[in-house]
Amino acid sequence: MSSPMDRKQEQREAAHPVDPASGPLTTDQGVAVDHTDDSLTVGERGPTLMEDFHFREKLTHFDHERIPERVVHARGAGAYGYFEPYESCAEFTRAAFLQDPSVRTPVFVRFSTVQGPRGSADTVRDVRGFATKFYTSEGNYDLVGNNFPVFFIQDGIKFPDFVHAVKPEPHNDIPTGASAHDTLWDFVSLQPETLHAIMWLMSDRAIPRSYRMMQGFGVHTFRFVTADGRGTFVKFHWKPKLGTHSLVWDEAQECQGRDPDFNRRDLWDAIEAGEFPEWELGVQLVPEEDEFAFDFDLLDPTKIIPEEQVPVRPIGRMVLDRNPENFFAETEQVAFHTANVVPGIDFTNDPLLQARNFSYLDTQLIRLGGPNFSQLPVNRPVAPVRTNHRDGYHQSAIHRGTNYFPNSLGGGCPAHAGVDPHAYTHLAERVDGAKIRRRSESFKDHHSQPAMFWNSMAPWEKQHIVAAFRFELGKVGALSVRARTVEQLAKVDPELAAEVAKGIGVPVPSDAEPVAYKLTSPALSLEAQRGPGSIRTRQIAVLVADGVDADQVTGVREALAAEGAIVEALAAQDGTVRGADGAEYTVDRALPTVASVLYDAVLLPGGPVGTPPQSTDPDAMRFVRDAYRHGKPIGALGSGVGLVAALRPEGVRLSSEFHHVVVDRGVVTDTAQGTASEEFTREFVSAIAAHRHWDRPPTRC
Ligand code: HDD
Repeated sequence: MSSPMDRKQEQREAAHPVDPASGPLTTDQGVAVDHTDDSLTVGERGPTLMEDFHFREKLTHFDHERIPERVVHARGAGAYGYFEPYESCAEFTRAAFLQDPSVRTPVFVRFSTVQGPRGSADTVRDVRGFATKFYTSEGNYDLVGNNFPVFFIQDGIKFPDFVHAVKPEPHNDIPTGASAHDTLWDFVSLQPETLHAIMWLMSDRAIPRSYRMMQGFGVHTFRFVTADGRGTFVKFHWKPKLGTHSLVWDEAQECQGRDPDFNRRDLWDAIEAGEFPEWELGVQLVPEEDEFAFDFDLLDPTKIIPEEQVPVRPIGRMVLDRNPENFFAETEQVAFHTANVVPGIDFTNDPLLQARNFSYLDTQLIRLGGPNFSQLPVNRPVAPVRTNHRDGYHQSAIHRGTNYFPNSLGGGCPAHAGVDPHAYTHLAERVDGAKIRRRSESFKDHHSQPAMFWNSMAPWEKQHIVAAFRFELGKVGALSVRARTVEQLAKVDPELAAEVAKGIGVPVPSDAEPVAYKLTSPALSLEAQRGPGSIRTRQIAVLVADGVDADQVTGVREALAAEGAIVEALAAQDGTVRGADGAEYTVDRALPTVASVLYDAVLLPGGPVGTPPQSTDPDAMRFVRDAYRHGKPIGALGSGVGLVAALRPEGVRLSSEFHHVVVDRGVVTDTAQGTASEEFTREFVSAIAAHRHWDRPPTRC
């Protein structure tokens, strides 16, 4: 039998019967069209004729091109790839795709923002969706997660309330792709179960540098089930191979204008360049008998299990290696559903998960116009499908035989799988109790884990969180909402509440009793998630101008490219600049078309002794200033050091004629002329690998 990878490939090939080069343009009926540029009219200036079937078909089809966008997670980007386990997980689960390290399972992943519409910008402050469809040999498994491990509410019946609150305000549809408005914060201030996810939302996790550089979480506690019916609680984690990295808020906002497609372009370009993004799948496993061993409820999706308490065990890796061929057909029409599980993976009674198990199928019915969406190529399982479901909109299968069970006329087919080891059987969990509409007491601590999150942040992360609260609440018109939110924060941490209150003109609550929760979980800090320190695929700008030392530029470029970085030469104009030796040096992009926010680091090569060659260009000066403010690595050589010095950064040490390489808070300088030393290159690479340098003093210019 062919492998799941082969079968998905066969499906993809079969789904492309349209070869535009195989003949002339036709109608939907296959009639060749002689001319598609003018309507059929009476005479050259007369009325258009109803009988112009080509015109009517073309316009009608166009008028129907749109489907409803997703009610949440409307904006996204997707890619295909594969998953392979490191070793058999039979000890915990019988899921076929987690058994054999030699079997690759095809996947499709869609990343998304949540609040904004399809056309909104990528770098907004928001949760990112991280949804994975595994096309396993036992049917499709969807792990529909986010880049936060916790959710805003505990019970799915609150989902419409939460989403209404965060979406643009109903009277004027403002703001787009933003949570800084009254209705969200009104809801937050009245619904403290939101606080833990809100802490994540105010942190830099909500502005990822790249989809390739963010963690993913299944959020809920799920269950693994073994072949002999034994259950284990499980939480899923995706860890990016490139480490987890974020933008800073000022930069994220500028990116929204400079490149609204910043994250989707990054994913697309990396895959096209053969730099395939990779994540490790890890699991936290809790034996059923330990269900009540924690000071929170495992069924509560606003809580994490600290990694220090239950370590994340790596079980496999996922690689994304192919971009979709058609955005609408694949990324837009992909339909995820939390209830798409395979044997060996089961649910828990988490009330948020239970609600999701209803909502996702329901939403696909309206979004994709009927019940046959699993026949779309991106949704089709590689496992054989034999059902008695029939008809409906967009039915593309031609079913043969009977359509009911039991039957004798169809030979009893399709028959029950019975004791087939690949059949799905639900874990026989015993449940019994009275029908009630009441939140469990075990779900009622809303402040301890937000406090743990806060306690675990590095000082720079705390500063960013305070600034984010001030930004968001500062845009809230109702002072009562601002004050009530600060009262909630005071129960998390008095210092946090006081810092936020100061910036938004509301009193610091004096009578709040913060939770006495001093636990930390170091793994929550981005400091702990930086990854292996590689600079692969990092975008480095080299600012060149007439008079630049071209050999110096070429030398550093080659060294950075050898480490996998993408280096671009930027100048005031496209074309070429004339190097100090008189030779032409090719420019990749003109500075007015780009900005520092689109790059990870900047290199300032020198020219002849004296004035830096780039110093007459205001775009170049702005580029360096922004890179400095955003904590980005800056490398400067020879007279290029003068460009950094012109900012007069307070107290940052720069190379002078007495020193060669000087490294200070991500600013790497060397006044020496000519080819860059190995030491300079090494220090610059390590500054880039550290991603950002937060402890920089301000500049005086
Ligand atoms: Fe949801 C989409 C993730 C709670 C109802 N959700 C959606 C997507 C992701 C998530 C990644 C986009 C999938 C794609 O790319 O097509 N949602 C989550 C996570 C949650 C969560 C991690 C909490 C742990 N969602 C949640 C609840 C409900 C929904 C509680 C309803 C009760 N979600 C939906 C939806 C969407 C959706 C309305 C919109 C589009 C879609 O399903 O396909 O059904």
